[in-house]
Amino acid sequence: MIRTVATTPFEGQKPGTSGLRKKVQVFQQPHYVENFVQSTFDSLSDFEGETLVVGGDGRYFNREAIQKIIKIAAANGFGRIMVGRGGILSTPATSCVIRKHGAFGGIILSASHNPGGEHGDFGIKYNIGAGGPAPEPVTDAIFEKSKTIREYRISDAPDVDIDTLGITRVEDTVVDVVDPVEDYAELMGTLFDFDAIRDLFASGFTMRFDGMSAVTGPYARAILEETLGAEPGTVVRGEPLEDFGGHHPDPNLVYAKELYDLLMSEEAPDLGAASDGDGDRNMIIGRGRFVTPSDSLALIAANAHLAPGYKAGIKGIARSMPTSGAADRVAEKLGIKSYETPTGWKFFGNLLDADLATVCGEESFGTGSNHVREKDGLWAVLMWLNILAVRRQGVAEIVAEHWATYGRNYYTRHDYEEVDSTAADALMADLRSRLDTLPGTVINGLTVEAADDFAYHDPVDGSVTTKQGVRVFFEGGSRVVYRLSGTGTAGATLRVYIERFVADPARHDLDTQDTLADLIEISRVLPDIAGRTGRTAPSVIT
Ligand code: G16
Repeated sequence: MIRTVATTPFEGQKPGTSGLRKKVQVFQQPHYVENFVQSTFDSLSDFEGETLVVGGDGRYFNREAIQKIIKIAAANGFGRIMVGRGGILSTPATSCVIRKHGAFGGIILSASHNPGGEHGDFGIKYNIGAGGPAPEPVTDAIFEKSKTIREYRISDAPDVDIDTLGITRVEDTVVDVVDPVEDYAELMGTLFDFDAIRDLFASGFTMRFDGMSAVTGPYARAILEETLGAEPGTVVRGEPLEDFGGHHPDPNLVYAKELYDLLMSEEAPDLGAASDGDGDRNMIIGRGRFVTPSDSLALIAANAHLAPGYKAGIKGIARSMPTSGAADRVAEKLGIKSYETPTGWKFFGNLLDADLATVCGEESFGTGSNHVREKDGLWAVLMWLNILAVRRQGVAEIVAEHWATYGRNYYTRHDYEEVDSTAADALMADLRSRLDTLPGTVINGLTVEAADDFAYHDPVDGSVTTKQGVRVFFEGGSRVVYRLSGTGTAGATLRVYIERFVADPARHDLDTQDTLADLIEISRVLPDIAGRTGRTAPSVIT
């Protein structure tokens, strides 16, 4: 039976950079999930009888949330609900399933790279029929509905067995429990030269893939080990756990340090890679060489034609504003356009749909292409494997050749996590108020050339998104960018992005932090980070 339940609005159900992310306890409050899901459906129309895809990264509360969503979606008239077995569907796999099956949309349960478990984070994100994260007008509409919601509709049917493949019914709605890997693996097989990668592994190429006890493990095992012949044991921490084994499922130099250390050691395999909580991020490390996400995007763009799915070449490259300019140099050489968007994968959707960009990437360990509408961790790893299989050179060699051709963008991100929100807002406001007076100022010997607050003019739908981060440009092509994270759940996270371009190949093998030391110092004194936040050093450096 379908029940209509009276409710009252919760404050703060505003989707951030990537959906609604809060502590698990917040989502566990009675009616909290129900309100947000009903608000989502209330902001959509014409989905009667349509298909909804539902899955998550397996974190704590995933299963409970999925049962609620199935019952609310059935009560709201969806015709079919596709659920990943065990409630598992990586973010890129969800995008793939939505697109392949012509679904109306999908709901992804994840807080991505944020920690899981009972005291960790949880998240809900709505994706549209094109397969990508809902654009701002949709998320704004959801937020508006959440402020006035008075009731939600829910079926009182018993829980669905989501661990067995096959079809059941809730009210008039078909619930189809699907293999979470199958469609995704099939798509990867159409994009990459699996035979060449099989030959690479057969020739003794070694790899470690760290699943970080998150969602990608089953995908990586099926594709790398079972399909491509990587040695069993190549995938470590391959079981999705509700608390990610107590780790932070964020593939970067801090949280995947063990992998980094291995790749820098005598025992290093040829390639190290890791993915995050929901499988959309990736980290690539060659033996003795870490590849920054910004460089990885540029390298992938420059070599994509080596993979069958991209052999006709790429149409354009898109990167988020804080991502280094390395990819722009590739675009210039290829004679294609490069686009600079605000942080948030949702901003790539229009460019991909309009076929203006083929490859996209972000400094936050995200890379992807027009094959789905999310960034895709395993896709990036397979792209690298394809490139390595064709070029038969090591990662370090390929990177060095790339820098020799295009120059090197030294790049680092300094995060000040969980700082006081009021102090962080005041810091940004102060920077914004000084934009006009900064140009011409000399700080620690470097002259500010220009400063602005990034605004994006979407070339497809004409929409304008303002206040996306303060950029300070220095003479000689260096840059410092400031913005506040839109994905944190406690206090504010100030992100500071620091970049310097070096053309001279003789200076391509220097230490990043050393090479950027003067800019790093400036990045701290310019907005008086210590005075305003009490922090004398960042909490995370990547
Ligand atoms: C999300 C977004 C990305 C963004 C990242 C960091 O990734 O999809 O586009 O770059 O957050 O955002 P922020 O700097 O605002 O914290 P994910 O992997 O968390 O879904």
